[in-house]
Amino acid sequence: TGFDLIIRNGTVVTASDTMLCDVGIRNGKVVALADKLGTAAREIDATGLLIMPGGIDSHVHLAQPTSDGSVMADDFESGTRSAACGGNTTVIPFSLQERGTSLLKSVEEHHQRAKGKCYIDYALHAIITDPTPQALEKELPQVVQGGVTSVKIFMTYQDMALNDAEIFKVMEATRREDALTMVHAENFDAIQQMTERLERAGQTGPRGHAESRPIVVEREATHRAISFAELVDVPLFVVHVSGGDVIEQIEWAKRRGLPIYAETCPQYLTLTAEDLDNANMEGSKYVCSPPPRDKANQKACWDALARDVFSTFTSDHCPFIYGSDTGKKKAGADASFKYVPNGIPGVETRLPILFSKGVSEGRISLNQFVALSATNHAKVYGMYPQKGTIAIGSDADIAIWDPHKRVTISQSMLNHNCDYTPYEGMELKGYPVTVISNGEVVAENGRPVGSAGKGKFILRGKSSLVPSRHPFEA
Ligand code: DUC
Ligand code: ZN
Ligand code: ZN
Ligand code: ZN
Repeated sequence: TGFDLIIRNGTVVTASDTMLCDVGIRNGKVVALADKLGTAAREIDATGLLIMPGGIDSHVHLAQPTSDGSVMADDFESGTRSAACGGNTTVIPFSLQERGTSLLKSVEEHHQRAKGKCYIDYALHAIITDPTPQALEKELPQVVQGGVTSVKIFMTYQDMALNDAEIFKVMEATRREDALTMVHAENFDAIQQMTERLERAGQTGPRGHAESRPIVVEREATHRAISFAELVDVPLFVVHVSGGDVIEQIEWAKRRGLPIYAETCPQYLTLTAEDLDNANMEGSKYVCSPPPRDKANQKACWDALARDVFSTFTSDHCPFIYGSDTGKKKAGADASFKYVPNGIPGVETRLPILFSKGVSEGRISLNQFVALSATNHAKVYGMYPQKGTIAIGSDADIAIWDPHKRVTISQSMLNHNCDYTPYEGMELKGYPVTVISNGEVVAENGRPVGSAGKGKFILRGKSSLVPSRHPFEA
């Protein structure tokens, strides 16, 4: 009756509780939580350390195809390796349906890109860019049946933006299939007009990216998406919220009793538009959408995290290599900002940044950290309690943290395939020291242990945000 692994003498932290006890693991599951457990094949002494659910990063982009000649720096192997080293045990990347192609096939192709390459478990979201009757009526039910129970839509980008009618139709379909709708809320036409104006003024450096999409662009689209969700009667998840005016929209909706939820990301807590403000292309290292705003908006995001306005905290890891002609400088070293691929790396630094700036500096509690880093992701995306907590019967996905460990972020310590980090030089207090996926150590002191391939696909159920309806209410 021994265990495969016992983690001894640590402080177990969940979204609701903090307790001193041992954790007993057998066959990849947590099977005992008690004082002084018996014997195990392997033991880890966690004296003075925190034992938390492994992080779930429910917004990452790995090996996602693009339509502009750029190439994402991380595939499923390097992306999950980097994730594991940063304290994560599950990621949810996006499969992308490109216009004119099959939704179902796009999901199947992304499965193939992931298969056998992952260090940790993964699930998938589906991006819909071509909401044909075939996609919504024939394929979406199969996609959902296959455990891909969330759909992201875009309100911007040339090859991705849906018009209002299409947004409405996707919401009707997700309502029918009990899937969760996620939205990238920025007004495409407004961005285009602003971009043309900046080009006429010769302001085409990376800073122009932020100037072309000020927060009103995001606020308007967020309000519109909320309004459609209200009309169609579906819950809505607003991704990568960047600042106060958008948070106001989310809280306005919540006050009205609407099922509107949102996430924010490290870049909106720590970067500003000034980081894009470089005469040379260095500023392109911070080009992501929505763009980082200013100090006041950083504070608005922190305050909203502290009062539980955001359900989750994600990286939006979307890496492009700076020194590559398929990366940030793909259109040349002085090309207009509009040719710079949008996205920054961050899957490995997400949790250390939230822990250090959030918990260590007293902005959020340890239990909030667990909710924002893991538990709420599992609930929102239909994986709870298999994932997202430490409880009897849950997968043994655990990150052991040293809350006192001091680390200065540098590109040289990271395990992604990107060639820079936007957080270079940031000083942190608190870092994951041992990361366990399904009962096996996958990372230690920021380095991978073992090899890729054991991570498996998680077939997700219905989101906790999607209501159960009586048949007569359909
Ligand atoms: N939206 C994302 O969610 N990720 C990267 C780029 C983008 O626009
Ligand atoms: Zn987006
Ligand atoms: Zn994203
Ligand atoms: Zn009812």
